[in-house]
Amino acid sequence: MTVLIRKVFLFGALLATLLQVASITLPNLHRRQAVAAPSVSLAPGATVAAAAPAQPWNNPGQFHLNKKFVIKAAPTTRSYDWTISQKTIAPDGLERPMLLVNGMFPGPLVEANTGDRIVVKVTNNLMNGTAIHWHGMFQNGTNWMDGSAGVTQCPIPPGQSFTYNFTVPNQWGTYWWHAHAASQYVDGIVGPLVIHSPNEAHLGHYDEDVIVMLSDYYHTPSPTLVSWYLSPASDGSEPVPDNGLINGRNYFNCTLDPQALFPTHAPCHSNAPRSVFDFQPGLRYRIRIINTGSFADFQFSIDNHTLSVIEADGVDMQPVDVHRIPVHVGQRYSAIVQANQQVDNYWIRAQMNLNCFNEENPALDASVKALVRYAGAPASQAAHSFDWADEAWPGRCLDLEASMLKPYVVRDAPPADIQVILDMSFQKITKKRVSLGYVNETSWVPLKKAATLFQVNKGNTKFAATQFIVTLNQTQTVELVVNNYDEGSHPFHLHGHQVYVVGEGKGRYIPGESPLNTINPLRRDTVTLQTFGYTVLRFVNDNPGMWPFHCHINPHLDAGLMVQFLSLPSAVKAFKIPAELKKMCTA
Ligand SMILES: [Cu+2]
Repeated sequence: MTVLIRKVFLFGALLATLLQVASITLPNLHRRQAVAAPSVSLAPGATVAAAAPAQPWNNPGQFHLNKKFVIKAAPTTRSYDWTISQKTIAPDGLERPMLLVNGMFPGPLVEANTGDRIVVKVTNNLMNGTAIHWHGMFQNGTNWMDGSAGVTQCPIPPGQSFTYNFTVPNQWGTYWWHAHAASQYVDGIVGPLVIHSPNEAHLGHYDEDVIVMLSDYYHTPSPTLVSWYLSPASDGSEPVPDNGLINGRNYFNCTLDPQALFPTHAPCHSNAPRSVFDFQPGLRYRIRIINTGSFADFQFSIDNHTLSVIEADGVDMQPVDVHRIPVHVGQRYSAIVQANQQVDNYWIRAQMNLNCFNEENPALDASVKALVRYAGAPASQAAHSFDWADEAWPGRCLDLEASMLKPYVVRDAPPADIQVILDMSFQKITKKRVSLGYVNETSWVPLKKAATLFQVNKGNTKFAATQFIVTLNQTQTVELVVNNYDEGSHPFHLHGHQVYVVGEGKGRYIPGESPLNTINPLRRDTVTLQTFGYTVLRFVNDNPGMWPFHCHINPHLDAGLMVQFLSLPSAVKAFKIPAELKKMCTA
């Protein structure tokens, strides 16, 4: 974002024009189409609540992990067979075309143990190429399985398949997978990824294991939104969501402002069901919260129930009790919740932080809700519970204070061997006067029919001007000083690593003056850069590959807010990358 004005979100006529340039086809926009029930089974581990009406796109709303999954099993291969296709569905009651995996929204769960091999055959039945990224997986020695289009692979061409195949030898916790090609994940190609381990710090401290995916949601397919955002008309203001979803469900008021339904005039079914999570009194629930959205920062809470945070982005934490957890795009938290209240229904709240938006959308109810239903409570779609009294938002978009989150396995940040300074900004310096994201001087544009990893592997280190590559030649500790010269906050995700968060503050980082904490600092893989502030991160450069470091706000990535780390180039040159992967660049 670049401007500090608030104006009503209004771009109907423009959308109609832009629809013609949208890169996914929208054949179902102007006519009603029956949604056929796909012939696929539920995600392994998902259970359907008796009370929750099934949706034809196979979304049970609540998502309990299967307790029969054996965490101490011998290492094995977990195989999945996915087909991605476009389908018109109505997650909140309003029909729109979406991109689905095996006909499901949200997509299927990937579940494995530390030490397992994960094999996912992806068949692309879309009109455009796609690639699947395994958010948070280290991909140590398999960088080419990271699934970043233009970086570690060329997209899987329409009508073709590619099989991702990697191991997870040394990590566990809550992750997710999503398309990492164009803006496809915003249109539905997302799902949870959970890695178990007998070494997890808090195993045995909970009885049930539940996934709660939060996401903002648009009634307009993402190519149209992106075209508008990357035009002078947006003036750098991101499209404001029309709704939000919890595990792919929410209610939408079909009688609301007709502007909200523009330009689709699509059928809208009132009273779409919210997600309902069944609680048994006395049990302890591990709630795995994942922000799978594209723009909005959520404040997550459950009325009357304290959240004991035990994990952030795959790192076990010393438990800390809070009422609300801010969860920015790409981030994950686990919290233990005790079912210790009276038998009743209680609101689960995912409150979008409107302070992070430049504009308003009159159709948006920023208080996204689901329900906790104790056994014996009435089967209502509403609760009478009240929000916590303490303030929901401190104004800006910030993570939980890093000092609150202390990793369970104590590790001090190693001293920095080298320092890399990155300046993030949005600027209107192109001829078209479009606001683009810059890391130092470069605004990223994905390569077409090429991947920077393949280039290095071939021995070619002359990169296109749109590729900002920081080469890290040695196994050593890198200190990343990131200055944010933008009024927006940016959840930055580093592929293939967890980073130590050693410093954060307002203004620019001043060496020697800005305080750092290297004593067991927070470690995670997605860190929010605050408005006009700095963040200092450290990571050990021991994982060869080409690793994106990018803002996970989808429009910001589309605007170019990405840098790539080329880690250990001599090892990358020696990679034996499967020929079928390289072949996709010529398709
Ligand atoms: Cu951003």
